[in-house]
Amino acid sequence: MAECGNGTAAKKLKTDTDNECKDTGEFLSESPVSGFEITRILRDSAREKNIFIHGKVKDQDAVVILEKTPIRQDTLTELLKSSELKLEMRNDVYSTYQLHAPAHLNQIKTTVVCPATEKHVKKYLRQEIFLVEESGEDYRSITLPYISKQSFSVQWVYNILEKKAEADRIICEDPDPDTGFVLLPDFKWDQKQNEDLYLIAIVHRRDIKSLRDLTSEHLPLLTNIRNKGEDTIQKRYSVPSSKLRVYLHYQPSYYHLHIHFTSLDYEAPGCGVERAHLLSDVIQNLQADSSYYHNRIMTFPLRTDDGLLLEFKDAGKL
Ligand code: GTA
Repeated sequence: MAECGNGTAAKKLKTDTDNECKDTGEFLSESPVSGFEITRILRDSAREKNIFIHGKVKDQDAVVILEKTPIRQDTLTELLKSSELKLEMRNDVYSTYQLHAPAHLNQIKTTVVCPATEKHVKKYLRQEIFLVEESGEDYRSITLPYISKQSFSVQWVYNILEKKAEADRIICEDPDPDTGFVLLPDFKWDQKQNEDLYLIAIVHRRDIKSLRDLTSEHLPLLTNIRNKGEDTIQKRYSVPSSKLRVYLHYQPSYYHLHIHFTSLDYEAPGCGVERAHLLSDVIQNLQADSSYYHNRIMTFPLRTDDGLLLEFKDAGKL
C-alpha cells in the first residue's frame, strides 16, 4: 500500500490472463448464493442491466444484487474471435445474433448483503421519492435524533480503517489522525476498466457524520483528501482530475465522513444534483462561511417509507 500522493507506477488494470478470478483468490468451494431462496424482486432495470433480489440464505434475510459488467475494450478481440454466434434474424444488410461468450468474458458482478436488515431491503426497493428541505434547526431537532438511533451500522468502515477487512484493496493511506484518510475501490467498482472508476476516501476521524458537521476547521482535511486523492488516482490509473467527479452525499447512507471519487464518464447511482455535493464547492463554501453547512437549507430525496420522511411529516414539515 502506498502513502497517499506517492502513487507508484500505474496499476495494471486486470488483463485477460488475470481474469480467472485470481483477483480475489480463487473460486469459492461453497457459493453464498447457491442456497438463496428468492422472496421477491426489489427492483430491476433493463437499461442498467441489474436486478436487486430479496431472499433467504439459511433462514437469514439477504439481498443479492446482480449486475452485468461493462464490455471491456481490452477483451474485444478475444470476445469476437472465441465466441459462438447464434443467428436471430437477417434482413438486407442487417443481422442480429446471440453471442455466447466464454465464461471468463461473461461475468456478472454479484453483491451479497447477508444478514440484511429491513433497512437494507427498503434501501434497494424501488419506491417513489420525495424532496425534503431541511434547515439547520430541522437537522438538529429531526434528522440528528433519527440518525443517532436508526442509521446503518458503520462497522464495515471501522473494519477498513482498522485493516480487518479489505486491507489488500487499499490504494493509499494518509495516517494522520486529523487530516488522514484511506482511499480504496468502492465495492460498486470491479476495477476491470477505468470507464466506471469508483473509489472512496474514508476519513480516519470518527467524529464527522456528514456534510452537516463540516466547518472551516475541516478545510485541511478536505483539501488533503482532494489533493492526495486526485494525485494518487492520476498516478495509479492515469485518470486526471479533470475526468473525476469528486463529491459527498447528503444524506449519505453511512454516517462516517467519506468522499466519492468517480469517473466523469460514469453516471454513478446517487451522482445527481439532488444528492451529490462537489468537494470543490464544499471547500469554497466553507472558505467563505465556516458555518455554511450548519445553517443552510439542504434539499435531498427520501424514499416513501424512509423513517426520516415520516419524521418530517410528523413534524409538519411536508
Ligand atoms: N469498499 O463494504 C464496503 C462498502 N459498503 C457497505 C458500502 N460501500 C462500500 N465500499 C467498500 N466496502 O458508494 C460504498 C457504497 C457507497 C459508499 C457509501 O460506500 O457503494 P453513501 O453513504 O453516500 O451511501 O456512500 P449510498 O450512496 O446511498 O450507498 P450506495 O450503497 O451506493 O447506494 C446508492 C444507490 O446505489 C442505491 O440506492 C442503489 O440504487 C445503488 N447501488 C447500491 N449498490 C449497488 C450495487 N452493488 N450495484 C448497483 N447499484 C447499486
